[in-house]
Amino acid sequence: VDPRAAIAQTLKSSSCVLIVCHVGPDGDCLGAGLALGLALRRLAVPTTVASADGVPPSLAFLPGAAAVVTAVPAARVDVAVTMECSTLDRAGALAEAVRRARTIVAIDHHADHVPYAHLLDWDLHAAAVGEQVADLIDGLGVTVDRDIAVCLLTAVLTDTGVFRFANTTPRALRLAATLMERGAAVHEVVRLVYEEQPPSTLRLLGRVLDGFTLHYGGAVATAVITPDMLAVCGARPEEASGIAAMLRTIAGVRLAMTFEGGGSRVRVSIRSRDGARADRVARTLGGGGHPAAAGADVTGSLEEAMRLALEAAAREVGAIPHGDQATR
Ligand SMILES: [Mn+2]
Repeated sequence: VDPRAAIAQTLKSSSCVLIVCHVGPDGDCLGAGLALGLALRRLAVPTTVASADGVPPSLAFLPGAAAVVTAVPAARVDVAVTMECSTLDRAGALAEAVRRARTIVAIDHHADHVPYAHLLDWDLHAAAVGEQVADLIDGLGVTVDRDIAVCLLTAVLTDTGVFRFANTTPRALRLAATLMERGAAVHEVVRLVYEEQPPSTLRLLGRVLDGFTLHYGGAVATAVITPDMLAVCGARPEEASGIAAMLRTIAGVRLAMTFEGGGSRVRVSIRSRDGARADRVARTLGGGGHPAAAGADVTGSLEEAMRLALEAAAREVGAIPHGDQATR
């Protein structure tokens, strides 16, 4: 049975749907979640879109974003749909509401998905879950209007880095073309997501990039983001989210990492290319993600987090022998 058809049937006949984004929501989970919400409302299915961490300012333009809730009443929902939550923990404070649902649907494209849902649409070849939701909306028989198109295009553009990452496929480009025919525009979404930044974001970028370090013959780049830097620039922690991707643009760098925090908890963002695996490094640190983009929250000091991450990074770029390569 095609899971997407079964999911469409379940959603159509549902009395109440709760769509849940992952913690630290991005353009894919919010765009895909809001698109599905708009489509279900067109079918008169009562639907709530929820995100434990709310909506970041750069995604507040998404149609329906103003109605996103951060918590839901204790009442049992009929169907809960998680948007790229590889484990239920990724739903954050909303995990309990999902657990209470009569039917749990999971839509994910992460390799590290641990099945927990009654119905699972797991597509490792999708550049964004927005691609899966586009198919699902098609299966629901809803015609994509401009609002839905803007949401889905945002999902595809943000997860492919505006068609720059290795996950950019003909399928992603074809979907984007279709969405443009429905009234969404690539340049408008790019401007709204990436080119309306507060000055503090660029001040922070400048300060952090000024102090990056290269390791292992230039194959690994790291930078530290301290609470002091954020304070001096007047920046919020989430404004540091693009810096690891920026480090990856240095010639020769295959793995880039930023370490954010002071105190006893360090947020590690990892970006990679040319065969180095960000998700493997992240898993060593207790986190997860995609081959090219991953992250972890490490309990411990900054020094300890950096030591562990650099050790794992060395294996990825071949600076020391790979644990399981000796047997191959
Ligand atoms: Mn995604």
